[in-house]
Amino acid sequence: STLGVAVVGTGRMGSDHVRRLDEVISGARVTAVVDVDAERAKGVARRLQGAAAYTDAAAAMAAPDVDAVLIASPGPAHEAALLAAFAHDLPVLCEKPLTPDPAAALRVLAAETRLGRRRVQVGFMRRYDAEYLRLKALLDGGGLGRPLMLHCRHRNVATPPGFTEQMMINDSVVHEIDAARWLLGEEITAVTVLKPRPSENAPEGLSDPQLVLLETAGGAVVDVEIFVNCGFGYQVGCEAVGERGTARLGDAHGLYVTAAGRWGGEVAQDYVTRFEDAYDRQVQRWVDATRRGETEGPGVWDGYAAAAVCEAGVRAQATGARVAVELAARPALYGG
Ligand code: ISE
Repeated sequence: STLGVAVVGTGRMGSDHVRRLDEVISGARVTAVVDVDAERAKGVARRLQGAAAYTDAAAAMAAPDVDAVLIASPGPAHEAALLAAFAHDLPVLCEKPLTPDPAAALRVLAAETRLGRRRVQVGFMRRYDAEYLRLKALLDGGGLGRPLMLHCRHRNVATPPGFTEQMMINDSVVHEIDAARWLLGEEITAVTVLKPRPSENAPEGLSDPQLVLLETAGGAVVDVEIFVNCGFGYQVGCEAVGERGTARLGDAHGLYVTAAGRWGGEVAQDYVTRFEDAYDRQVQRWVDATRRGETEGPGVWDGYAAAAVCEAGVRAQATGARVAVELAARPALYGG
């Protein structure tokens, strides 16, 4: 039967997910739209057939036609929404970050552990991107030999108002943190942040770009250029260096054009476009698994581990020091 989904939060990602569930995804439909801004929720719900508008996530979850929850509210609102979903025994797709800090993530992990089964897929969409999937398969198949380093770059055109320096780690580099853990199959143990002279385009109070160095338990090293006001486009790239070869993704995304004596392509301008296919695959996989009564993909443990690395990263960013990551023991629910 069709999965009735409550979408919590109708900002950039929330409204894109509503459109996706409505137009792209099969087997699901939006039955509830939640936003703290009542008019906004009503405006989105009105464009859908049979969707009700709510200002309170828990009230939406109590509705009989809600079978699952997609949380796309700002990070600080995730914990309460996740715990409410658990209380209503509803499966969840939760946008990243799972929670803004590891303490909150641990509370969510404890609550899920009490349920005794996985309930949450975390929205680390890189894991559903075709290029990342191919790199993961190559590494897992041993095609590059043992991986030694990852060189990552993550560039945004500009930051929205209110974007803080900590958000460069918590909202942006968190993607590379998850991707590195996933690609290498290892936990990250330490973080160092270097700051070159800032770009003149960086807003007040934001030292942009930065170079983030991650060390893993097995001795691999990952460098991440994070440049959130680069001005020219949205670029995400990753080069894996192994003992027997290298592989690089993200260079030429989209169309390669030769015309009028020139060759070239275009640079995507935002993540909604660059990762459109990944978001589609992520949500479809969530809907399919949920309808089978299963949960797969990145889970609460991955959200927690990423938050723990981010916490160390924010400290490294503020102090200039190399900061070790403190990680709780992996629970049995996640193979510990
Ligand atoms: C944003 O929240 C995202 O998740 C994007 O993928 C990332 O590129 C951007 O830097 C973040 O602010």
